[in-house]
Amino acid sequence: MAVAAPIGHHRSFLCAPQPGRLVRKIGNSMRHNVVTIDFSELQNEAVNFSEELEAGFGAQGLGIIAVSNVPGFTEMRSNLLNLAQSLSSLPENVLKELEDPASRFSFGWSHGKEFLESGQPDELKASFYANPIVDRPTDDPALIERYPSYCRANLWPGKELPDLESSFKKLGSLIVKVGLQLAAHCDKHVSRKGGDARLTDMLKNSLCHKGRLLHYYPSKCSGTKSSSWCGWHVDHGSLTGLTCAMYTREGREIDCPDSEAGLYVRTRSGAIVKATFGKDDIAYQVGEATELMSNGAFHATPHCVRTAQDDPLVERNTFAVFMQPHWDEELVSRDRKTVSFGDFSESLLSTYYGTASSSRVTL
Ligand SMILES: O=C(O)CCC(=O)C(=O)O
Ligand SMILES: [Fe+2]
Repeated sequence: MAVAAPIGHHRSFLCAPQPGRLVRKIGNSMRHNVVTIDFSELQNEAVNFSEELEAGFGAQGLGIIAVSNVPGFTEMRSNLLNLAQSLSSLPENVLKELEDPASRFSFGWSHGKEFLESGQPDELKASFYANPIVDRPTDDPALIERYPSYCRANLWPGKELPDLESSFKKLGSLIVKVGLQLAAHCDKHVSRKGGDARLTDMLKNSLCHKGRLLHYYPSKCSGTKSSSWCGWHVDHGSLTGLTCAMYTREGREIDCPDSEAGLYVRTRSGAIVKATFGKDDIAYQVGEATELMSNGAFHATPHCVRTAQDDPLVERNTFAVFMQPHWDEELVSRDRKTVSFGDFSESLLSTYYGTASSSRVTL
C-alpha cells in the first residue's frame, strides 16, 4: 500500500524539463494536464500506446496517465466521495470502533496516526482503508502475523453507513479492472523495449490491492494554517488509481475556490507542477515497485496535496486504489538485494507510524 509518507523518498532528477504543449501557467504555479487515454481505445489491445506511455510514465513524464470515459465511473465516484464526507462526520466512538491498530491502521479508520516530518501527528488527513477485492485475504495465522497490513480482514461500518461497503468495492474493483488494462499496455511497451514485462501477471492475482478513501479536514483545523494536506511521498506499490477530488464546504459540494489547491508532482528536473485531470477520469500513478521492475523505464514521481489556502473551511475527499504485488512477490532493489513486497511494505509502515524496531528495508 502506498502510505502517504510524511517524509518523501526523493531521488535525484537527471533529465531536463519538457515544457511542451501540456504546460500552462496558472497563478504562481505551473499546471500540467496529464496524458489521457480514452477507455474505448485502451480496451483495444492492438493499439500501440508507446508514445503516451513514454510521455506519461517515462523519464520526462509526470508519472501519471489518465483514462477517460470509463462507463459507470462518474456515478460511482460521486457516490463514494459523498460517503467519505459522511464517514468523517460519524461520532468519535463509532470511528474508534473502526480502527485496527494491529494492522498499523492499514485497515479501517486512520486519523492522526501518521507522523509528520515535524514529529507531530498528521491531523488534517483521515483515511479509511480496505481491500476492494477480498474481505479476508487469508486465514493463515502466520501470514496474518507477518503481513498484518495486507492479511488482516476488512472492517465496515455496516450499521452506521451501510452503503459504504458496496460503493467502495464497486469503484475499487472498477479502478483495478481498468488499471489491469493499462498494465497490459505497459507490458507491451516494456517488451518492445526488451524489458521484463510482468506487471499484469504480478497484479492480476495479487491479494494486496488496497483502497484508501481520503478525507482532508479544513486547513484551519491544524491550529496553524498548513499548506499541505498530504506531504511529499512516492507511492510504493505498482500503480495507484486516483479519482479527481471532490471539494466541500460545510458538508456541501463546491468548486474549489483556490485554483492552486490540489495534487502537485515534482518532476525529474525538480520542477513542481500541479497535475490536473478531468473530473470523470481515473488517473494512474506509477509507484516505486513499477519503477524498479521496469528498470527505470517507468518513473515514480514524488507528489503532495496542497491545501485550499484562500478559504480555510474547504474540505477535500478523494479515493486512491493502490494496486500492488502480492506479499510474496520478490522485488530486486537498486543495490541488487531481493526483498518481498510484503516485507518491504511492513518495514515502511513501521517507519511512518513510529513503531520501527529495526532499520527500514530500502529498495
Ligand atoms: O489526495 C490525493 O489526491 C493524493 C493522495 C495520495 O497521494 C496517496 O494517498 O498516496
Ligand atoms: Fe500518493
